[in-house]
Formats: sequence, C-alpha cells, structure tokens
Amino acid sequence: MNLWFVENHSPNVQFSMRVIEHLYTGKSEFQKIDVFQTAEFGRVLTLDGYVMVTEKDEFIYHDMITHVPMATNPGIKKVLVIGAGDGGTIRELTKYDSIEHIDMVEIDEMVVDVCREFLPQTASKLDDPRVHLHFEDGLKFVRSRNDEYDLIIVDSTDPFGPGEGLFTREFYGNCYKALNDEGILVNQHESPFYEEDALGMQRAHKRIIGFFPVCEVYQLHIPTYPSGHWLFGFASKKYDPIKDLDADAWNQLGLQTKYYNTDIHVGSFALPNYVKEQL
Ligand code: AG3
Repeated sequence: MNLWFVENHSPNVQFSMRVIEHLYTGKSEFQKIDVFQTAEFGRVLTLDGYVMVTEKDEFIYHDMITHVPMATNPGIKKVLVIGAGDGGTIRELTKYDSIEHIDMVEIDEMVVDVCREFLPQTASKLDDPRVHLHFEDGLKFVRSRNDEYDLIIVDSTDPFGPGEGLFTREFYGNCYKALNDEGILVNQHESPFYEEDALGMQRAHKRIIGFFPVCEVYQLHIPTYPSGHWLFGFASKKYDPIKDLDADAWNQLGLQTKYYNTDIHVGSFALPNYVKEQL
C-alpha cells in the first residue's frame, strides 16, 4: 500500500511523509486527533491535519522552548505551561531539580490521553509529582493569576482553531500580570518564511513588545514544520537571554540534551536579515 500523510505548508506547497500505519484517529470536542506510524519520522501526532510532533524531530522544539529560558535564569522555580499536551516540554522541564512546581494547562484532555498511549517518550514525565495538570482554556486560566510564575511557556498550536486565543493582546497582557518581576515568557511563534505564517509571527511579536521591556526572537530548524525554519519569542521583565546567560553554570548541571547547548543558545538569537526586517 502506498499511503502518504500530506500537510499544506502554503497554498502552493505540500509536505508529505510515507505512512506505514494509521495508528489512531479520533475527534475531541476541540479538534481531530491522529497518530501515524511513518517510515522516516517514527510516530507522528497531528491535530486537525497539522503536524504537532514527530518522534524523530521533537527534541529540537522541546529543547529550545525549555532550555533557553532555564539557562537564562537558573533560579526558575514555578512554571506555567500552556498547551503542550504531548508532554515533551514537561519532560525537558522535569530535568531541573530546581523546579518546584509546574502548572500545565491543556484545553484538550483527549490529546494527553492519546499521547500517553501512542507517544510514551514525550508523555513520560506527565506524572512527575511537581506537575499539576489542568484541563481548561489557557486564556481563561491566566486571567486569574497574579505575580506568581517565574516562567510561562506557551506551547500552542497555530494561531487559528483552539489555539487562536493564545496569540491575542489580552492573553499576553494577562501573562505579564501572572509573571513575577523576574518573569520570562516564551512563545511558539510560527515560521518567518511563508507569508501567512510570517504575518502570524509579526502580529504576535508586535503585541508582546507592547507589554515586555525585553522582547527577542530566536530560531531553530524543524524538518517537519512549514519551511523548516521556526521561531520562538523570548520576552521578559528583567533577564536578557544573552547577557544573563551563565554558560558555565548551565554546563555544570550536566543535563543530557540532543539539540540545545549554550553556543546554540547564543547563536539562535542571530537572525537573518529578512527576519529582522519583519520585526
Ligand atoms: N506546537 C506547534 C505546532 C505548530 C506546527 N504547525 C504546523 N505544522 N503547521 C507543537 C507542540 C509540541 N509540543
């Protein structure tokens, strides 16, 4: 059988992976959830037909969304993670003994159930005693939080569908309020390459700048996402991701990471000209 998964990366470009087996399909209250066994990327989770994680390249995304802020402020103790139902972000955060409490707010409980069953590597630390799962809308959850988190990670889907609210001015303002005076906010920011994704990224960046004194963008390479060129936003009330990085301190922790190192931390903030022009 010649079975292929196809995602539109732009109205004129498609990306496809050979599928060995369609392991799961289901529909939650919020979205369509699928898991495929693919020939090249191992198991792949898609939501509404968009690739969220693949076993082969998820380490890139999860390393960069967690270790960049953690290495910038080694004092981080209380973290709020929004989205992230596959558990990859939580797995990386739980490597830090210094973290005391993680609230994870995922709108769709079914995504977590499916990932526990089909992606045990990413979901492996969801039962860590420091992790508190909340199945509710992240937009609503942050409204009632004040001055309590050292770090907020927004590990969302694209800026449409269930994740749309996580790209609004209201949400960023509430994140600012939920963070303490040393707080850092990291957002998944889409790709700068295709026009529609770039517009989403620009909009998010301009909105965050309105609240946070430090507001940067950093890049990573994800083979299965549109264009392969991806961005995260780093915003903070105090810490500069490069000036405040203590590379020796992070290296002394001796954590095992497959993508992140402190050189790539610094290098990821160096942006191509066409991206700088968009900011
Ligand atoms: N969240 C970001 C998914 C964006 C992918 N977009 C796409 N394929 N069009 C990933 C969740 C990882 N924890």
